Amino acid sequence: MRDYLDKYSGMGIYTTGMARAATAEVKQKQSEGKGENVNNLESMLTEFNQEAATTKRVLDRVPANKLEWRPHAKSMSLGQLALHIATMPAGIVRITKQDSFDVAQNSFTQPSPKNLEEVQAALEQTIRTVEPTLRECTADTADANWHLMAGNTELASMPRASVWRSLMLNHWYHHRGQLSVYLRLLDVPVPSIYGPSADENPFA
Ligand code: NI
Repeated sequence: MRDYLDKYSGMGIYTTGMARAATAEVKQKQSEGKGENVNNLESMLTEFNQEAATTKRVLDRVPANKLEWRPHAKSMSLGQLALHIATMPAGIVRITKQDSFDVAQNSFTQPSPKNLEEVQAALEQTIRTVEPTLRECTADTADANWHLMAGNTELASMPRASVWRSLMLNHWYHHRGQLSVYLRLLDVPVPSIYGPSADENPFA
């Protein structure tokens, strides 16, 4: 699996080193008797780095001349979807720096990238934003409840670590799967994501 990640991502060694550094910090926090969400953060960081490599592999397949394409009038364009995937985890980290987020104060209009380079640069920036946030997070911060508001109405309240699991990681995978369908519809070879695709078999 390690070889496979290295081969396909070129980021395997980098992410392994990061995960190791994170493990040492988590052990320190555990020895200080901090909460169980710190444990979750360790595996979450490892997962984030591995999934970032996979996400890069999928985004690298986006054809630069099809950014305006969309499969349905109600769908995001390919460029919007790619940029959403490239930026969203950093956006979630940004809004969880506060204790709450008010949906009424924000528009959810997804911008379009000017070109593919903007998407790729955004993913790199996202990795640089999320990785240290998870690594440096204290147990108190991970355990503290974060509130999703609509004006004065609370829509949801959950520990920050749970927000990162659902609104950041699960949300990321949801859109990456969506993007793989866009690639298929555009007749672009779909890369391996969790195993063989119809076009690639990393185990062959
Ligand atoms: Ni989304």
